[in-house]
Amino acid sequence: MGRSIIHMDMDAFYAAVEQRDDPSLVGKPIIIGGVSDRGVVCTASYEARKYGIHSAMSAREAKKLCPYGIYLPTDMEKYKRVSREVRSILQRYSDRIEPVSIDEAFLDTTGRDPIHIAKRIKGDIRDELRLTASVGVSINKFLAKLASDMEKPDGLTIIREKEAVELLKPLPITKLWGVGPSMEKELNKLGIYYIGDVQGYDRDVLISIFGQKGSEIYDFSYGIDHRPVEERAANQSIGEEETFREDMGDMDFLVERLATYAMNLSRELKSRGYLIRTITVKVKYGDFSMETRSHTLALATNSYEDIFKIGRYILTTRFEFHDRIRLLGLTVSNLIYPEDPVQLSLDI
Ligand code: TTP
Ligand code: MG
Repeated sequence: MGRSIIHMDMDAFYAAVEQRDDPSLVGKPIIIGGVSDRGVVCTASYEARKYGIHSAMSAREAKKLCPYGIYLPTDMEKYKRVSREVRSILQRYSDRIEPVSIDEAFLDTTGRDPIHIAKRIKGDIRDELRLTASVGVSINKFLAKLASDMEKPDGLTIIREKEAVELLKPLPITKLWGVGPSMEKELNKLGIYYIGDVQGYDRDVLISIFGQKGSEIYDFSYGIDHRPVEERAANQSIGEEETFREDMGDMDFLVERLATYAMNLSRELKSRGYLIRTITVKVKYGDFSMETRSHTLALATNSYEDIFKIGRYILTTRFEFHDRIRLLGLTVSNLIYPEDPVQLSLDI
């Protein structure tokens, strides 16, 4: 049986939250994150977008386009709280939820009425949080995400399997998952500008040029996407731990084990397309007492060297070692997508 997948994305998220909490901002061009001249715009209300303002634009440029806009600083604690409230609404409708960013998630609703569920989700978000979300319903993640973006704000868009191929044809190739500016250029060189051009292209040639990615975009161009909705909490962590057959006191051995965990975690992060910022080492002693120590990096990483070196640093410098060690664990958390602009602009 075919799947049904929902993608929901909040509208002008940070700006909408600020407008909700201060009615004097409603209907006005609100720009979040461009307070200092060296700052970057996180998002803008739809009123401000009419001036051409968009996420990731420099504050300087935004102020030229919209000098009388209202520029507000970010209040991340508040947006995270609202994000959790949104998530708890989603959890009423599916236990298979994949949060993608602070304001976006996929739900697998296979076997149920996804349009009804989509309406309920939008209704709950409106009634309980006084915010709007745009929701896409389709047969897979790629099409559901495409759908949620089609009638923003406050949209509810359905892409049915039989209409997908025609609907995709005239869209620019940047709508295909994974086609960023550099791949766009490469595809342009082949005369490929629209998704329809990908459909008409020789799949094997795409694969010979782009490898795995070539076959992916070919499938996407026909609306085919088998990726599952991967349940996870947004602040999920990935970890490895091991209880030793006998309690260990040899630091070289422990460091060596840590290297193995770091290798596995790095591989896992790369295959899932994540970067991490926080590394945690857990130690359980022979007497069963436990200690954990963490370190958060300024820049996100997925490299084995980073994870191992930080892990080793934590292990060798930050523990009491009042007993031999029974269990050792290494966890990475603070997961983000590398191309996730939320994190990027926060770091600036
Ligand atoms: P988006 O969902 O991309 O944007 P949005 O919700 O503001 O607007 P839309 O209606 O088009 O969905 O991102 C969600 C939030 O993440 C956004 O409100 C602010 C933040 N963000 C950044 O901080 N920097 C960025 O570059 C982007 C794209 C988003
Ligand atoms: Mg959004």
